[in-house]
Amino acid sequence: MPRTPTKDDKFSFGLWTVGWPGADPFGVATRPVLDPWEYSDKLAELGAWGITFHDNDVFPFDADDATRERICTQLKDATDKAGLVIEMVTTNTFSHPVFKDGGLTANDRSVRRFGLRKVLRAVDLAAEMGADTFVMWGGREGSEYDGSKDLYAALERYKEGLDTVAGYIKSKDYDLRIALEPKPNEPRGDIFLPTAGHALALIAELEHGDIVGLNPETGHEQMANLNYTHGLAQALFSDKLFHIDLNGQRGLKYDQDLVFGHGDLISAFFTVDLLENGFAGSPDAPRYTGPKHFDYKPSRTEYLDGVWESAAACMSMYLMLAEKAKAFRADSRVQEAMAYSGITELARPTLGEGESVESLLAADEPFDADEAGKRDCGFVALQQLAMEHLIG
Ligand code: GLT
Ligand code: MN
Ligand code: MN
Repeated sequence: MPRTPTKDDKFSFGLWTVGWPGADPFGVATRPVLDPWEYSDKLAELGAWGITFHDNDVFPFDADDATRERICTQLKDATDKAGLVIEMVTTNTFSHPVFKDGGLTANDRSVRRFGLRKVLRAVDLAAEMGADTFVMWGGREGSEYDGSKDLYAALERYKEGLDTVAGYIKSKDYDLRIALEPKPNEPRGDIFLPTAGHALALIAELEHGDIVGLNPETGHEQMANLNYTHGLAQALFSDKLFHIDLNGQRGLKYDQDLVFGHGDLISAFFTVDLLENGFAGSPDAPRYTGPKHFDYKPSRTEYLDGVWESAAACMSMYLMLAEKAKAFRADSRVQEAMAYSGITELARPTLGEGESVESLLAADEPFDADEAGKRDCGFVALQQLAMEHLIG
């Protein structure tokens, strides 16, 4: 039995996750929609540390200022009372028909101006709620038809939008950072910033990129047939891992948003190993210390009991994997196998300290390529030890 989560575990959930009533393109909702504070109260009871939400998870798209204020105050009071942190707030720029061609990259300039105002208002809300991360998932920023967009202009407008939001955060002195969430497709045929790498490349072009990083989601990288743990590593390498969305995905199909670990379990093990234990041979490398945020959907087959079961399952999967990843690293057989595989040797620079390229070229060091080619890397044995820890 995994232990019960505590606030120290820093688990958080989007209100849209447990709050998804099960409506999909083929069928109506299978569960009732509760009030936002009913979800947060229940999450606190299960051991969560924080919650996150979109503006319109909490108040309707067309809510007037008074309604907006009243509902947000009620939610903030409830989370304070439950001892929950509102760690991230984001904007919905994907549900309303006005955003069918995007919020920041719609061809229609009036839509972009409206979208940007909506995002900026949500930034104010995030600051008011005490969040320190503002996620931007551009699910509708993209196209179905390549001929429907000036792709260069779309990236220019994305950049303009992000710099406007980041500049606004700075001008207001908010303690907030933006985390871009990549996804390859769905709902658009192709979404801009399809992977962590694409998003990092755009961030490098920004004027205010210092407060813009990533919020990679397990399933989104896997939908692109990519390795989530590698994506996290690349974000850490650039010091840009600002937030994470953990969930499960089985192969190349629609975005499944399964419980964390209910997709590719081996990949989930190494994700947790990286998050909990850091890089094997690089103790001084950046580490992720932010919330362990779950962005999953309780399957449509479940009613309310199943919703809470699945939320608890996300946390307990993480805790079980964390325990196993710790034991894996502490196992002396694993340490020997890692040494045999030369894992820590990779952290040693290839050139000597102060060594020039000329000296490398001129180096007369004995090396037998054929012999080196016969080296047994031992990676399979190491992987099998990981599997022993995982399922043994
Ligand atoms: C939407 C999406 C998620 C994003 C959310 C943030 S909304 O549910 O599928 O991956 O994280 O906007
Ligand atoms: Mn998803
Ligand atoms: Mn997500």
